[in-house]
Amino acid sequence: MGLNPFENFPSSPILTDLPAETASIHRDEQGMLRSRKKNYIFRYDPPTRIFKLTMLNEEVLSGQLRWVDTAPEISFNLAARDRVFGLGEATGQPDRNDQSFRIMNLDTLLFSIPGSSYASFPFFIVKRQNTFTGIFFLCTFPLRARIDSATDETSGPAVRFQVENGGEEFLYDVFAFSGSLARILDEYTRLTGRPALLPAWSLGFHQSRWSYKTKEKVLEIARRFRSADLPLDAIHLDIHYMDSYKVFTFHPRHFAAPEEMHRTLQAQGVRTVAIIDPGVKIEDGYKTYEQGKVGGYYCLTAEDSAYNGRVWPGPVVFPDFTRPEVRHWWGDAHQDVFEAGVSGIWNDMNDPVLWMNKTYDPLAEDIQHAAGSHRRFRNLYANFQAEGTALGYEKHRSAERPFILTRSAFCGIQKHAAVWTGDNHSTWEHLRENLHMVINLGLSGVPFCGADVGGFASGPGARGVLKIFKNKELFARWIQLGSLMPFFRVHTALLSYSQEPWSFGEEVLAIARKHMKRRYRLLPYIYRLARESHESGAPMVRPLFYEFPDWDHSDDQFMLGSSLLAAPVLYPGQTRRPVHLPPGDWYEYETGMLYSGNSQHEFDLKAGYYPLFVRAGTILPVCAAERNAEESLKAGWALEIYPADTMNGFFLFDDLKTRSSATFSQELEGTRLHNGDLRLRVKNRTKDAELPLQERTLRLPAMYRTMIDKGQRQDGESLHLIREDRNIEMQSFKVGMDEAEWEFPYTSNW
Ligand code: MIG
Repeated sequence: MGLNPFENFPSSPILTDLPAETASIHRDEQGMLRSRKKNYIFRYDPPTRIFKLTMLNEEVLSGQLRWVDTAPEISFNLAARDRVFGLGEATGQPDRNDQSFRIMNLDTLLFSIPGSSYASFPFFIVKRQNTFTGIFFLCTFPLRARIDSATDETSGPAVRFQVENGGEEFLYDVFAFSGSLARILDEYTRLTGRPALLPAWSLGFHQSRWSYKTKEKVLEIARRFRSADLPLDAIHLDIHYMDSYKVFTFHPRHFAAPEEMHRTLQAQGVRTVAIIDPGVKIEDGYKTYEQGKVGGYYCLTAEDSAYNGRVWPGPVVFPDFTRPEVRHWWGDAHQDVFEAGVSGIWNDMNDPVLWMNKTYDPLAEDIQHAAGSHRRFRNLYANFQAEGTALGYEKHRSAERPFILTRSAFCGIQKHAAVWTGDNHSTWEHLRENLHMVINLGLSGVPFCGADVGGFASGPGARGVLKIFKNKELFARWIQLGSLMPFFRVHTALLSYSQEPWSFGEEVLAIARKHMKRRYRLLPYIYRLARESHESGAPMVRPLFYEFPDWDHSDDQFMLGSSLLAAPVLYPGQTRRPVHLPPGDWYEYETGMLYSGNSQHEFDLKAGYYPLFVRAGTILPVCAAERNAEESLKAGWALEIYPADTMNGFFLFDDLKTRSSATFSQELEGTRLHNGDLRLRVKNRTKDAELPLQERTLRLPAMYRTMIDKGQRQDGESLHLIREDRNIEMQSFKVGMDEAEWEFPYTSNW
């Protein structure tokens, strides 16, 4: 069996920017293979098949490559109390210890296949006390993964991957990263691709169901959002919008004249995201099918005829996205949906599902790719498809930032697509999974992700699409959690009750409105985070130990960026919950009350409330909640100042939607003097964008009643933020966009 660990995987969908020193390999005096990559040294001893990954000066993990019953197995040693994170959206508890997974893209049939997920991420992070190591095992074959906690300091292999190579020669590479989590993700996404730059609208609220079956229904949903005073950016079009489930078509009656529907929606500030599955219906005269047939673009059998499967349209063929010309063709084929007015593309069934309503082993199917076996390329199918879709945007929407949503994925998907976690259930367990999956996807280089808010199905198995019982409390709590997740979409199954924010009565509607609007008010902060993810691979939603490596209370609390800490409600009937605040001071968001960190506090959980904190020292940009994200971000901005001895914040603006948008940014810095006075100044800025804003307001706690600006004293305006659903009093000051320095004297007798 051939083995060359240093042969780099020859494909675009995974690796982008290989570090310059990659893979120089030599044999040393003892006959050991050695390679020194950018930030680690790899030593491999062929006779013993033991290798060591040594970070510059500091040994991190050692491992072994051996054959178990002819299947290659690679393992990494852990120490006692090490915790393993990452591995994408694999289910289970927040950490991966003591679990088994199969790393192969698979339709989990409503989460009914233990250890399986829709997406494959052989990248994990070992947390050893307050230090971190990231390991990327680059091998696209399906893997069996087993993580055993080490029982003592010296116990043996603990993260184990068994390669299901089916006798084929297999290639792999191992990349190791160390340092802070920020640094690990920075380097990992430099290698596998930076997360796509998102259009602002994709960060707003998305409403979906399987399916809104007519355009009248879609328009009615949009109208209802507006009349109920709910912000909304996009409605998702599930499979019924198509003509007989043929991709790139619209149903001739139910969705006749889709351009008109889109014009009406546009006037209401609403976009659509259309589902596109990979299976192409076999039907003579159907344009897409005929084009692919003429081009010979489909996956083949061993006998070189097109492989046939059966999914929603009935008998189908599958484009072979491993071929560049097929990706270009597929991208081009989006012209019709783009011209109809669709904004976002939603890729489902791209694991791919080859047969519906039939038990089968995808690896045993007679399906081949031009680039190699299905076994080797299955895990990459969705990435290649997403690349094709991205080419479609480049061609037909060249100025625009794409929004592509995918169910299946492999490492590197973040370059092109956001990931949603597939068919979950309306249960409290899956509400908690939502949080854990998003955290682990973020730690796997996929910052923009989310789960079906409210839950998709009623349980595992085919009958899960039947969802009869409404759970108001669950929906209300899930909207609260979802409103702080990177991708925020409500979606539900075919035969379920309606799951729009008003479907659960007035009380739940009011709660949904409160949290959806809060999401929009926080968009300047969230938008900036998305931009930072694009630049550095940093997750948007983070475990607490991302910011506070010594702090371990991360299973039921999380951070959105480095300034907001949320303690969501994850159990039914909960009336109180503890919050473990990390070091520093923390302001509760709704009351403005100050809590000291490094301690535990108890909070009452009224309906519609969960504890949310702003880290002291934050200058938080917020806006007004308008109908959609762009309108909100172009309305008035305020900077809320949460005092500490030092404060900083970042103000960022661009055109919100084009690829080449110029940006306007300012970094603000502040200090609190001994007497309590605050001093705030603009530290540096770049200014190449046109700003739609003439002025902004600064908001400060009520004891800062005056501001000194260029030697002039100005009185603030007292502001009670009840309209923002907050019982908090602040002082507000209008300032232009250029002022560079402000002082706020402390008033003790306010
Ligand atoms: O066989 O398009 O995960 O979100 O609503 C089911 C119908 C196909 C699975 C997706 C789900 C979507 C559904 N799809």
